[in-house]
Amino acid sequence: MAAQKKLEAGSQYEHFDKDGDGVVSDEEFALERDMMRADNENQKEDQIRRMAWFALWGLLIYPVGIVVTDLLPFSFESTSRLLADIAPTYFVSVSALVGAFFGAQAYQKGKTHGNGKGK
Ligand SMILES: [Ca+2]
Repeated sequence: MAAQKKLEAGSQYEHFDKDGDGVVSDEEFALERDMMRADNENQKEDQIRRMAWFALWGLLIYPVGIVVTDLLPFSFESTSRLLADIAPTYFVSVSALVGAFFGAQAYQKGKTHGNGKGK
């Protein structure tokens, strides 16, 4: 049998040894991997949530943008008209995006809560 592997001094993986017995067991390694995955999943969800909020704020602010560009003295006459022309496409695509977000949320909720095992 080969000699037991050691971590180098000051290794970035030292915290893998949760119980501090000097051995990084397969269990501890798996735990660390699961924690990393959960963390990544969490960051991904935060990112998607932020994107959905950004899209919602865009929906709210867009009409205001049309009015503001119409009122600004130095804006071109066509600016507000161009924004208004884009509006239908913009609203439909952003609505689809936000709808997909809430649909996915509802689906995931149903998956984790529906089987009686979730919290
Ligand atoms: Ca250990």
